[in-house]
Amino acid sequence: MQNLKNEELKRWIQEVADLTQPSNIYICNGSQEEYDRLCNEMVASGTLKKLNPEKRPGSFLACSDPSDVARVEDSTYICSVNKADAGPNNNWADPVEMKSKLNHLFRGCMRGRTMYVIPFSMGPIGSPISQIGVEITDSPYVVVNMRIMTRIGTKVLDVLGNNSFVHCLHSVGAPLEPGQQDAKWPCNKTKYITHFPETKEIISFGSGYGGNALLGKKCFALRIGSNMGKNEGWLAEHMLILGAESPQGEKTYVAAAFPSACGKTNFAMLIPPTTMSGWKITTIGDDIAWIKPGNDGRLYAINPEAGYFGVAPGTSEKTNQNAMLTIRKNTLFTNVGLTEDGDVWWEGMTETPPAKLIDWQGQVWTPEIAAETGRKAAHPNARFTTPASECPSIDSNWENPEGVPISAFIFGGRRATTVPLITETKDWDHGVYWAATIGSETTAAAVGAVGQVRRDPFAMLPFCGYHMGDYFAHWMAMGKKIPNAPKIFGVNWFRKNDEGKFMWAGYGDNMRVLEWIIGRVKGTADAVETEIGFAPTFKDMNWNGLPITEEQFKQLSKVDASEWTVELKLQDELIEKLKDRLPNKFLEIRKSIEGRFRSAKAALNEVTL
Ligand code: SAT
Ligand code: MN
Repeated sequence: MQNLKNEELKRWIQEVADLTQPSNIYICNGSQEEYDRLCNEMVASGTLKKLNPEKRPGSFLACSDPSDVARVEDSTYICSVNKADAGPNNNWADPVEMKSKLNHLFRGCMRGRTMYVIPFSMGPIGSPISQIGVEITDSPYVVVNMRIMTRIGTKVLDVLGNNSFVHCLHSVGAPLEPGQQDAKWPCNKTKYITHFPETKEIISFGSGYGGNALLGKKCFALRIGSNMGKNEGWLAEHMLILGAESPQGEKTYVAAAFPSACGKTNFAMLIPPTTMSGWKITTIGDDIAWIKPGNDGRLYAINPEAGYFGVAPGTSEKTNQNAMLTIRKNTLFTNVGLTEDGDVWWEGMTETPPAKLIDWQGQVWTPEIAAETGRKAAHPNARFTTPASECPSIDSNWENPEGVPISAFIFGGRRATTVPLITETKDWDHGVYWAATIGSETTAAAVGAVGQVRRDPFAMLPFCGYHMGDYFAHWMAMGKKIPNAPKIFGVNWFRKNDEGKFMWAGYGDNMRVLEWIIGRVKGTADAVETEIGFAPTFKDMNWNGLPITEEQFKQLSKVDASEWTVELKLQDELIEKLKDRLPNKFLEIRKSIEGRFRSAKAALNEVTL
């Protein structure tokens, strides 16, 4: 405390300590020694299990309370001064009322615990696109995860100097009475994840899990970040960033948005099929992009994070070899199965499951028990936290403070019907319309029903920290400001046939879609016009090594007028909700798409007559 130079930080630490009454205050320096010590302490307290160092060196397993496994959107609030600014896409609470409620909850909430102070940088330290925050937390699990996911410690305080920073306050909400035995995963039934955009503060109570507790991620980098971006002329997006190097050695960077748990990490680390010789994918980020206009009229992006918090189930040598190599060591696993030889396992990791393991809820699990009861070895939203620097496909520019130039944006959802494999939108504004109206079937990344289609504009529905209508307008305005705006594409890897089977193999084969996208950016690939944009015909794609028929591709690419009539109707729900702040241009685009379907129908009728 004594050697802290930042006056605002000193005052804030004292204020929080007075309120929460921790037994110790500890300022994190970010060292390896500190990380190791905290992990060992958590092994001793039962929060972490050390994995077999011969199988998984430097790695640990944490299993959460079964009630604390995903983001809690119902308890997530934007506390802007004006309710209308939060928009219908957010829960809103009055900042003064919420602060007083939180004050009550935080009073004495760290009793019996250490209060950790984590200075962190979102983005390479000192980059003009980076931002600094400080998280105060009573969870050592949060500290060690933050050390992987962000850059933390003394070096951050050095660049911060006496400047202001984003205040991130977190408590698991489980004070300990003297002599009381701690829970392995302390948390509280009452949960609040609150954001104060005007004062750039985040206050989170009651959960120790992922985006609820690692406040640099969704809370800062997206919800507060999107507000900063709107005010300062940049974009904070739920996007992966990858580099695609052509056989000729030319690198193109693209950013792509998909809702949580739709394969962003897999796409970011894609390994092209060997039959597409010469293509290579490199990874900048797998979840979040901060994007600013550069002096050359292009958009430049950084990954504000330093690690991956990836979905474990389904990750395997086949689906994501680079991720499997990244998590070989120095990785924290949460809510996966523990094998008898001290390693981890989850559904989809290997074809043959281990004969016996301890599941994420601490119970004996065998394939027979699973077949009988449906019980999973790993929770569907189980995660790994792993350093980006360990990723074999990491891009040489991933820590470049200037960011990398973006040539294309890709937007996708998880849709069993209606949406074709690949569409190029007509121009920036039409691209904004496309991204704004994407729908997706819900996944296990958030608490709630799985598999229902909900509109998820820009994959930002749970993460946009202000009115979605203003957000669309901000995107449209940004397009006008950049002379070399990226092209905008829509994709859907998840279309199913009449038998309910996925029609597209996905994973490495998504390189075929990327190659066409890059061809369009460079002006070398052909397309035909459809009612909803431009699309490749069979001959415009590279099918080397993939036994797909023209008929199958037609099914994947079909733009079915009756399906789209329903789709456009469904989009009305979003338009209706946001109409008081939707840009006019938005409604014009909607009308012109309807018009195109009408004239296509009229033309068809003429032919039939
Ligand atoms: O929000 S989390 O960080 O828990 C993960 C996600 O939903 O992408
Ligand atoms: Mn995400």
